[in-house]
Amino acid sequence: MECKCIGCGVQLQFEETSLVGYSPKKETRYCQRCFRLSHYGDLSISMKNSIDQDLILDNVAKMDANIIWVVDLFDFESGFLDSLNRVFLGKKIILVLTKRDLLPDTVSEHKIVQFTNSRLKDKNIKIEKFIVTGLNAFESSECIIDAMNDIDNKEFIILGKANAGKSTLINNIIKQNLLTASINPGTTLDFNLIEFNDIKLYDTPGLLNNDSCLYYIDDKDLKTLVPTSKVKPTIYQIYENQSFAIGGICKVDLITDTNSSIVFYLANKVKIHRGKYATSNDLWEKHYGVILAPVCDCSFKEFKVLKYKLNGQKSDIVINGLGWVCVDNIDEVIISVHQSCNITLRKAMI
Ligand SMILES: Nc1nc2c(ncn2[C@@H]2O[C@H](COP(=O)(O)OP(=O)(O)OP(=O)(O)O)[C@@H](O)[C@H]2O)c(=O)[nH]1
Ligand SMILES: [Mg+2]
Repeated sequence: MECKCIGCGVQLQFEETSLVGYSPKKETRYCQRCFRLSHYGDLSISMKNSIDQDLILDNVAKMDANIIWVVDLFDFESGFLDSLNRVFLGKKIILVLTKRDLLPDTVSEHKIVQFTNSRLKDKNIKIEKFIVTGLNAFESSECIIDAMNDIDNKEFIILGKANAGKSTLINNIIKQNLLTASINPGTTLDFNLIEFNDIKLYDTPGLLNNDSCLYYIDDKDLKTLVPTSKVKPTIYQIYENQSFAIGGICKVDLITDTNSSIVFYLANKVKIHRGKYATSNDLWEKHYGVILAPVCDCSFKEFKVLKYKLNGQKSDIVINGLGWVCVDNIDEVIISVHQSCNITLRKAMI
């Protein structure tokens, strides 16, 4: 008989303690990794780099099911897929935007709807519906159930980038804490069928997020960099060239000679350091990994350097996985960051 862990979908096994799926008890419904993650927040085996994304997408293509594409609102640029219709050709798609509770109060529901609609329109993405949700969002779960009931085919694959909140979303829909959810990318390990009324929901492993800076940090630093409570914006006024360090993850240099501002939207535990632009590289080399921490898995010298000419236009610079900075009245912004971390320049969200 096939015996899978209810929490993460992995095949259970009772021999190899160091491999996924291990459980010391044959009568169990959860693997040891899920048990420890749920009860102690302890990640015994990291699977951040081990999920086979192509295999997931191949399986999805073969299934006659609709897609619920899940995007973390705080990390929108990482999770929003411009090619959604091409990747899931012929499938009906419901878009669910999670973690609304993490965004500052200044981001109204109306702004989120406007922002998402304009992105869908710009990229000509066709979906059935999009729904905004957050933790304990009873109403939005009901909206998702209604949206699923509006589609004839009652099979739905819940897909999205690692850590987008897929398993939490299913737990909210079924109103039970059945699936394992955790701050660690790569929590769900295999397709995991949950039957709810006449609807079939498949939880899936998160797709690779290797353009996010979180992919390149040590797992122990996730607690600092990933927001778990409402993000409080941090504002600085600037009158001359300045340099800011976001921990040791990202260097933000601002070129200006007028009254300007920068607002950081990051997890509240992230440390921001402010200094003079002229001496900033020397300081980074000296303090990288010490005062400027946490860091990615490379040296400061290996960072890529990106320059954005803004000519004073209010803009967001999004650092995938970390959050974003909103700059106003700045001539030029120079971003230094891990080679593989994606940076997006967008019209200010707020
Ligand atoms: N504040 C907040 N946190 C959320 C929300 N949804 C999920 N989370 C948290 O985000 C983290 C990831 O949630 P999961 O449900 O495990 O995400 P996932 O997409 O299933 O992740 P993988 O299985 O690794 O792909 C957990 O710490 C959740 O508690 C939300 O709406 N608001
Ligand atoms: Mg999951």
